[in-house]
Amino acid sequence: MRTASVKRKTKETNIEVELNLDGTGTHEISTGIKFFDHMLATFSRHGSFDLVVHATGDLSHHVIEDTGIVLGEALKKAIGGEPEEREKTVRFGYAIIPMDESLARCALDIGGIGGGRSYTVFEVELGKERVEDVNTENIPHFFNSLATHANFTVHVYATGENEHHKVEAIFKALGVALSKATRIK
Ligand SMILES: [Mn+2]
Repeated sequence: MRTASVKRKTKETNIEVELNLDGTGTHEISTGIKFFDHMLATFSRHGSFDLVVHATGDLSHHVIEDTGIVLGEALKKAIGGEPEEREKTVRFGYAIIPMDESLARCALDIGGIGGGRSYTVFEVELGKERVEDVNTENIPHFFNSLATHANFTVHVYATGENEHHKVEAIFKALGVALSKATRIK
């Protein structure tokens, strides 16, 4: 079973993540941030990953950033951090996901020499300061934290009018792309 359980406690946040890469998309998520919960559930469902996330913290910025770190570490652990373990996976994954007028694209490289490379390209114009109860500047920050700690290269692009749709399509695309990239050859 390709699973991982990671706990991280700092002065700012207390986060617990359980992940099963070969799951069915069941999830139990509580971060205290409703839209972020919705996005993590979307990621789990469309990636068919079983995911438990319990997060608390002082500020929503810290909770989102640190959840990215812990989920990144859990992904790294579940896939295996060693180059030979990553070489067992398909390695590349991509998805183009529409949500009404919005369209998101996500491309991933989870492998490569040295067990993966960390790089984030997030080219999404988010016109509003907030999507529901999330500051939009925390969304690229989450992707960067995740990519850095999972040793992934992540490219995200999206267009659209409705910010909720745009961000939701991005998280769906991340789930679908990652379910492809992590598949065993
Ligand atoms: Mn929604």
